[in-house]
Amino acid sequence: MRFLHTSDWHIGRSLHGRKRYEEYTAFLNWLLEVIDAEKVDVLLVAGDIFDNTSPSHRAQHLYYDFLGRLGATACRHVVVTAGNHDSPSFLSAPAPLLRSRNIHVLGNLPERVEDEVLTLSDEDGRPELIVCAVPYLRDRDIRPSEAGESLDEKNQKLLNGIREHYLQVTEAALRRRNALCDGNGKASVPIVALGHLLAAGGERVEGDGVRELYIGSLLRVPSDVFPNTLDYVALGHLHSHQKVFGRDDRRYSGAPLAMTFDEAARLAAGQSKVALLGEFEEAGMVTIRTIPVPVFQRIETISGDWGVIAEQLDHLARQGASAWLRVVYTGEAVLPDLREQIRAAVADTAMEALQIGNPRTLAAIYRPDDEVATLSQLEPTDVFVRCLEDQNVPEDQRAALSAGFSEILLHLAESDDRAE
Ligand SMILES: [Mn+2]
Repeated sequence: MRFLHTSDWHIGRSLHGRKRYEEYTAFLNWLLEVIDAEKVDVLLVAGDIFDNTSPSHRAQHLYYDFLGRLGATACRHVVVTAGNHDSPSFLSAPAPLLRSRNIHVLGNLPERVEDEVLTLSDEDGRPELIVCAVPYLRDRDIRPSEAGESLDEKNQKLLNGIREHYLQVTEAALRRRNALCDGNGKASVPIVALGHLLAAGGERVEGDGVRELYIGSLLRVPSDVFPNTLDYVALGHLHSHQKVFGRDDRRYSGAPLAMTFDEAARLAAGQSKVALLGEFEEAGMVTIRTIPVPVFQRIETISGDWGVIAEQLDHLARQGASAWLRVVYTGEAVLPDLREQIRAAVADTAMEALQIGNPRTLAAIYRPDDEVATLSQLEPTDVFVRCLEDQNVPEDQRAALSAGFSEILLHLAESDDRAE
């Protein structure tokens, strides 16, 4: 049997205010083609389907249109789990209807761990895969909160909760498998688990658009959380494809689109976004092939003094490039009308200047030795730390203030989601 592992679609995402629906349409069309061409039996989507908790009507249309058109392919089963960006209840609401089309959606953590375990069958009705469809485990799902706990205590409890959950769900899957095989000597059915979390050793890169999971926490999940009996673990949350724990069968698929200008620059330098095609030859033996996702939108960064910028804009315009641009001015002279000049240069072209960085006008936040050229290259927490330093806030107060600030950011992100 063949499965396709993907995650972190973030449908509805913008790049500096520019909605990316055309790219999502192209991506989902491409995904259908791959599923068809590669004869994929099972599609696994490990969280962050949507970019926020109340997606726009257009984002929802793209998702349901895709699920509808999957019915015309050979793909028999779809498993979708919620990520930290998704609303569990929003994602789960149509689950009863979708189940009748073999589309299994787990937004909320079900009450019984058995309900997270899916047995998927081939065209003859023989079980071919068992899936532990574990959604993003929210703080409240796994950890009874108590006042006065230290950060370390909180993290330890979270980790214990996650570990315990994967242990239980794996045991439920094993019971399911034993009941299926019933000692008849048939090759046993492989078990796959999904997860939306930060694995130990998982690499974050600058500007990858990944939002922190738990307040003030850098909780990293170690390899032994996933029992060895799991034949494959399909992870979501990190946006670049990677193996974790030094194993071929524990992987992040990464997001299909570059989330930021920094990521787009890395793609231009030869990295690519992928979907992962897995195939079980015999139980326990999985081979994974990476399928590169095409770049559907040219996204470029141009930086230099005005001469360099003007020349590059001219060059791109003559190519007829429909690129989205980040322009970073690094010249010495102060150019108060930089924005207007760039707008004028792209006015009659297919290009759009989405972000214009002019460090000279933001001198207060930048340090002389900084590589940072635009405010958006800094995380809000970085700016906060710089403010603490500027105001000479005593060292012993900084941790608590930063934790409070992170909490406010998280609440703001959640209310933003509701507002969109
Ligand atoms: Mn994500």
